[in-house]
Amino acid sequence: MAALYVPPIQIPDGFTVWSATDWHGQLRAADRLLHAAGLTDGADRWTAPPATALVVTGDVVDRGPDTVGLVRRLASLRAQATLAGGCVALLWGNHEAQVLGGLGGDARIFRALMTFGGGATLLSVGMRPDEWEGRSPAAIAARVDELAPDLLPTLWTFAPYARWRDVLFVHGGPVPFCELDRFERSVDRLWIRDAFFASPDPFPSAAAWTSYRKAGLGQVVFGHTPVERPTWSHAGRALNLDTWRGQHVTLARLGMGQELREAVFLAEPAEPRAMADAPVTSEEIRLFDTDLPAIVDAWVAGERRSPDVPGHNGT
Ligand SMILES: [Mn+2]
Repeated sequence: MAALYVPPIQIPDGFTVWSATDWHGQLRAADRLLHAAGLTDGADRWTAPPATALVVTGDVVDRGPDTVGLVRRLASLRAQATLAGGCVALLWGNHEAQVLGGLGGDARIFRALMTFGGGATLLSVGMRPDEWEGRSPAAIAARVDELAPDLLPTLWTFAPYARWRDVLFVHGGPVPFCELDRFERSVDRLWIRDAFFASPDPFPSAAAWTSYRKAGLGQVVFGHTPVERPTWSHAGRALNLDTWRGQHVTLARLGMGQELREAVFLAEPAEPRAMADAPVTSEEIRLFDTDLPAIVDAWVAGERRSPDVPGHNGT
C-alpha cells in the first residue's frame, strides 16, 4: 500500500473557490451540483474557467449509494482541472482514515469502519454482504483490491488540509493549542467537533488558535458534524457545510469579498443509505471519537515507516 506523504494544498489567492464536504457516496447529487455550478458539463467533464478550485473536505466514502463512483469522479475531475489551470483539492476525512486503516489491518479501525457505513463502500466495490461477513480485514482488503484496484491508492493521494487566502479547509476543524506541523500530522483534525466550533475561545484571536493566526489563517470551512443547513460559528469566521442532517448535500461558492458570510449555496437531496448502519450506542460513538484518532495516528505512522513503501520519503 502506497502510504505516500501528501503535503497541504495551497490555492492561489486569485482563484474562485467552491467547497463541499461529507458527500458520502452521493454520486448523482454531486454530479447535479457540479453541473449546476458550471464546474462540469452534462458529461461530467471539468469545464470550469481557469483559476477555479473545488475543495472537498473529506468523507467522500461510506454510507451513500456509490462510493467508488464518487471517488473516481472526483479523481478524474482533479486530473482534468490540473490540465485546465484549475484545482480540485481532495482532503482526508475520518471516513477515508477508517477505510484505509480498517482495510489496512488494524482491527479496531476495521470495527469503526463497519460500524459507520463501511458496508456501503464494500457494496459499491461490487461485493455482497456474504463476501465480508465473518471474513478477516485482510481477506476483505484483498477482494477490494481485486475489484477496485484504484480505490485505496486514490484515497492515499488525499491531502491533510488546504488553504486559500486566510481560509483553512479541514474536515473537523483546527485543533486548539496545536502547532501547524502537528496539526498536519495528527488525525485529530478529522475528528474534532465542538472543541472547535463551540469553543468559547474566538477563532482566530484567542490564545488557543495562536499558531493558525500566526500562519495567516482567520476563517475555517469544515464538516464532520451533521447540521440541517450551512451553519456559521465564531462570529461568521467558521462555516460547517455537512448538511447530512438536513438530508441534502451542499456545494458552496465562497464570497468574493473574502467573507464566509457571503457564501452562496447549492443543494440537492441525498439518496438513501446503501445499507443501514449496525446499531451503535452513543457511548460507543463517544469511545470511537476519543480513542480512534490516536489509534489511526499510530497506524499511519507505521505505514509511513514501513520500508517497502514505494516513494517513501522519510516524513
Ligand atoms: Mn466525518
